[in-house]
Amino acid sequence: MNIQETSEFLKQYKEELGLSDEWYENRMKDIRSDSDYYPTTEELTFGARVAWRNSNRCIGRLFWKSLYVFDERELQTEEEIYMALLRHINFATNNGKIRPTITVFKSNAVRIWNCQLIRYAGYETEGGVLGDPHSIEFTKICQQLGWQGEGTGFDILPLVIQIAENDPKIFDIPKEYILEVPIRHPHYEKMTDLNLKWYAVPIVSNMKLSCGGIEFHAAPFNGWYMGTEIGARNFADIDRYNLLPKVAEIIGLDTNSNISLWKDRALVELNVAVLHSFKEAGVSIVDHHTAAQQFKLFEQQEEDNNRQVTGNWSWLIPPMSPAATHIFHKPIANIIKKPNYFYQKRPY
Ligand code: HEM
Ligand code: NRG
Repeated sequence: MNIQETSEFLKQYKEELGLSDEWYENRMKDIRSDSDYYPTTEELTFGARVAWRNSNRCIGRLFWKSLYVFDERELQTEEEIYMALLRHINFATNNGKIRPTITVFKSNAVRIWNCQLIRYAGYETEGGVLGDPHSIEFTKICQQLGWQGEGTGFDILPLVIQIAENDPKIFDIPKEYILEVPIRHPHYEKMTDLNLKWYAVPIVSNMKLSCGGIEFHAAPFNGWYMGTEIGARNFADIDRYNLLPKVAEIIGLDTNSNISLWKDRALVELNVAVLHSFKEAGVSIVDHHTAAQQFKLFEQQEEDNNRQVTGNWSWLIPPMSPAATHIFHKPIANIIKKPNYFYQKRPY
């Protein structure tokens, strides 16, 4: 714990909630006398929301006040943590009407080895990679822990939970907890031949929440997807599912010449398919134009509250048609404020 950061955090909490100076002095006195800071659930909730507001790489920050916070700091065993993760998945998924949610576990005690709670396995085979190449290393770890996938391109990885220095424990996520969306194009019916799907909820589980001078190493959070994350990166990157050549073939593009812009045209149709499929399935998703408009509202809202908007331009611009959004045309200061979410050393 870092008392300087605790004091700054509680001052901010006091200011933003309109509490008295006396409240702040008393709170700090208690913390100094136990030489420990254990945030109340209200303080933790505020901190997790402000951490989202301060996430410079996130275009989705307009909704920061609506983050739902589960305070699960009292849980002691891997089994209890597993159950809390299932509750998170179920609550956040909400049959497709996704709720931005975070679950906070005990500080300095819990690690979740998965990078996202729901993620597809990746296997190296003689014929190339099967599944998500991003998961190859973690998939091997799961196999060493005794897990065996079915061997499809979309095997859901198990949860790997570690308490303190104990050996990690591994748990399967029951199928009924995982909402997935089959991908189809509104006009190119042959797109279904690719048998694509993606999971509904991105639940980032490898970042730490830094709040009030305390670090929470296990604090998985989610919102909903922006379509390009799936259609322009997960499906399109050469070192991910690498689908642009296949999509181009299906829609009959000339892949021999760059000037046909076949990659760009394949990208657009793939992204149309992702957005269309999520909408049809009733699963929350946002296109990058709407997300940029929402980010503009966030910027206005922050300005109205006399707070500087910080951001990481290279992450905020969407990977498709970036210059068609206002974000591209505007500088933004990449100043890091706390509370915030940070990368941390991998536990494996
Ligand atoms: C990054 C959108 C909710 C925190 C991102 C990115 C997008 C995005 C497009 C860039 C991801 C990438 O390029 O890989 C959204 C949308 C949300 C949402 C549409 C819907 C509500 C949230 C929530 C939190 C959050 C609830 C935390 C409470 C972050 C952080 C990053 C990020 C920390 C950076 C991740 C990294 O560095 O890898 N978001 N987000 N976002 N978002 Fe959000
Ligand atoms: N690009 C990653 C997910 C990163 C976080 N994106 C969000 N976060 N939308 C991917 O799986 O494609 N969120 O909390 O909603």
